[in-house]
Amino acid sequence: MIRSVHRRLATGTAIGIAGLLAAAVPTAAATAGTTNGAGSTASVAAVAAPPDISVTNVKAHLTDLQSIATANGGNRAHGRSGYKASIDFVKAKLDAAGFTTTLQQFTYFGSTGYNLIADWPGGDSNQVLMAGSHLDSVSSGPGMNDNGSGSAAILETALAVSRAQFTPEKHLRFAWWGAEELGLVGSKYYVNSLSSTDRSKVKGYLNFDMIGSPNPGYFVYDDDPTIEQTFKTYFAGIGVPTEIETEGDGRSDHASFKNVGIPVGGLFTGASNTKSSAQATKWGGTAGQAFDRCYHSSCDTTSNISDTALDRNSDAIAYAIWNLSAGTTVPPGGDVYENTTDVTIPDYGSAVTSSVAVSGRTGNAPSTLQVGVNIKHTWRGDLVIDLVAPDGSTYRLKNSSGSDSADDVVATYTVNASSEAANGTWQLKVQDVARYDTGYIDSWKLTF
Ligand code: DTR
Ligand code: ZN
Ligand code: ZN
Repeated sequence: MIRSVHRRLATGTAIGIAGLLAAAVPTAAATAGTTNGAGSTASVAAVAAPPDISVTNVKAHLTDLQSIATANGGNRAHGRSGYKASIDFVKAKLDAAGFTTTLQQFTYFGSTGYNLIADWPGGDSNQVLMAGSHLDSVSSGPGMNDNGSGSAAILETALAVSRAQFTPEKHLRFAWWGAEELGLVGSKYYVNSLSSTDRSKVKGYLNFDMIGSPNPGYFVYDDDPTIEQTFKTYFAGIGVPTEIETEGDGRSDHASFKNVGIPVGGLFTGASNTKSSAQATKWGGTAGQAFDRCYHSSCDTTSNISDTALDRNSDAIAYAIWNLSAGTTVPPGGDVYENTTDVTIPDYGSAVTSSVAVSGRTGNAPSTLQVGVNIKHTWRGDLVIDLVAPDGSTYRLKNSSGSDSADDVVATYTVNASSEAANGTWQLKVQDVARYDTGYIDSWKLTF
């Protein structure tokens, strides 16, 4: 049964954090990408091409932070001169790049701590996307991987935003936290300092703590599904498998935001846990050895970095910021076409479809067509999901992923459907490409 829901009565309604894919390429042709168990591959494209983040530039920031540590007793810890010098270094670069910076002071264990908040002017102040890293090290070393890597990567991404004069719909805010090593002190102080109104404006927080480990794994936080899928889509696009981050629930600054209900996500390359044989086969590196043997040690220097991991994660950060800061506000009068009929998805079987009829519109669909999907299904990694336009063009929304064991797909995807006539029958096409898990399409909708 095809149902269409009439013109949305409310004026523009901000949907939570944007769905991941923006402009899926309208082709069934397989191109470079990830291959799942069923051998299907897919291609995806970002909503607006994020810039390549130069790992040379990121490493130059790390070299500067290393020099700061060397000149300040060998560390950049809370309450030490090396931390304040680090904050001043990052702030100066952001001020020069046109950011509005704020140094937020707090006291912990009798020492003054600092958070650096950098707002990129513009965007909807009621929809803030944040990216953050802790800038402090432990007192036993310079903290290049932990967490110069995250700090330098988001610094370079912020500078890339400035160079591009990027103008996303959401407002971008970057943050460098103090005293994370003492218990997420700086980020907790920041979140607690926000009014409930200002907290509600933060639509997502992306955390980057240890993203250059010398024996790296590629871990994606398993928190907000849209943010998680955004990172997974990036890594699938470069053919790098990922795993769900399991070492740190609550062990970094994203916990401060998650604890007050803000959607969070992030990336991690591993700390003191040991890389397994299966992981070494998947990612390279050394099985039976810690992801970072210098975790919290004096040897966490600039030579304790995997350039490949740092490069990949820096580019993933830019991909996520460019994609998740795209518009998700339904324009005033946005029209919703929805089908709420349940459709069973056969286990390891042929694809099923659910349709909506669009009529009475003029011209083509928008470049930011919102596709809201609600699928109940155990082990959602079994599922491949496509949008099929009235003329049969296929837009990949979600690839299968053998490691994604979480349940259900509840997400909003943004598709560039501007080459498609708006009127006609649109279909959601879903296939279960692996055995033993079952489910159904609960509902889906198009918002023009
Ligand atoms: N708490 C971080 C290191 C850390 C350990 N597990 C995770 C998981 C996710 C992010 C970070 C971490 C620190 O020592 O700074
Ligand atoms: Zn640490
Ligand atoms: Zn850390």
